[in-house]
Amino acid sequence: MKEQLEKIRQEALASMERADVLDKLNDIRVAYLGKKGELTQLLKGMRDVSAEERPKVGQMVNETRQALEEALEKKRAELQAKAQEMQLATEVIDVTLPARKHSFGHRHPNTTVLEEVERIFVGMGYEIVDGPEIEYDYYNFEALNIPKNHPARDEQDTFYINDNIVLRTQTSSVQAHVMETRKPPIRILSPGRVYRSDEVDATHSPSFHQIEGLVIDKNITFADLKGTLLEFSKELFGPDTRIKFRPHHFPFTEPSAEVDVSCFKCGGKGCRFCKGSGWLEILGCGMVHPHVLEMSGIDPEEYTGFAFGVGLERITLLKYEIDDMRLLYENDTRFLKQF
Ligand code: 2NL
Repeated sequence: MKEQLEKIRQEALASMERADVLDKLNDIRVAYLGKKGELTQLLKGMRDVSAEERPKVGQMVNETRQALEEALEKKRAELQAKAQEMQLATEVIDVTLPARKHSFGHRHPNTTVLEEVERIFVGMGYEIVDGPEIEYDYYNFEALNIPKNHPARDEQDTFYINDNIVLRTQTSSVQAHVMETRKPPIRILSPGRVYRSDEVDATHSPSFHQIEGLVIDKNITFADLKGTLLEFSKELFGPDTRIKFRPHHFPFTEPSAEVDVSCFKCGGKGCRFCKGSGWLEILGCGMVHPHVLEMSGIDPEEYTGFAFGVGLERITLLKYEIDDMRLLYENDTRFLKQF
């Protein structure tokens, strides 16, 4: 019995010596002092010990148990101190390290240009209005004098939800709502996303943005339209900018025109940017068609108005000299953060 105890004690002490982490120490406690541990097993053997030897053996077992417990406690304190030291060493905070940089986002070039255009027109007393992207056929087409068989309604150009509902192809639909619900004077700008069933290429996308303007009041003339668009062009492209009106046709305006601005790169002399012409095409416009006013309940004998439409992406590409519209939509921040 005595030898067995001594052997257990030596083994236990030796394995404690080898233990290098707290977990292992706990395994040793279980192995020797636990319910099914070696020392406990030995105590169960006391049954075989004679009555007079029992107290003595019992004392020896207790001494061994106590010795092992003390040794365990000592080792535990040692290992814990070591672990804490390691933790302190590895978790040290170097307050002299340079701070990690925050990366700030910035506006998308489309947004920068949109805000600039809005600022210009708000400065001239316009109100910015929103409307639905999913629109009744009536407001997208009918109310704008685009009859049922007009090519602009062709399935090729328009995303139809059903016979009566489309994804708006122009933000004129927003203005048609305003004309129907308000009395002139009306002076609004309606920017927003529009949809056309186009193939993606450098200048086309099935979803892009349009900014339309509408002014209706008594005595509004083509001269007001010219003055407004000249002021807008000068603010957007620089004070020396000139504009040119070319006759055109839109179903919702009469007369209609397309407007070119003098090239802001060469001042109109002709360069590679304007393909030698000295002019850049930027928008379409005209005097609101009397029938359009009438359909919205505005008397064309009493009121006249002008309207215009600009492609936001077209202006953004021009202003930043970007040659492919797809670059605006790919969300490559390495590209976008240049602007
Ligand atoms: C373009 C240029 C344009 C309009 C939009 C408009 C709106 C109302 C009444 C009359 Cl409510 N006109 N908008 C006018 C002329 C041109 O957009 O290139 N469109 C295809």
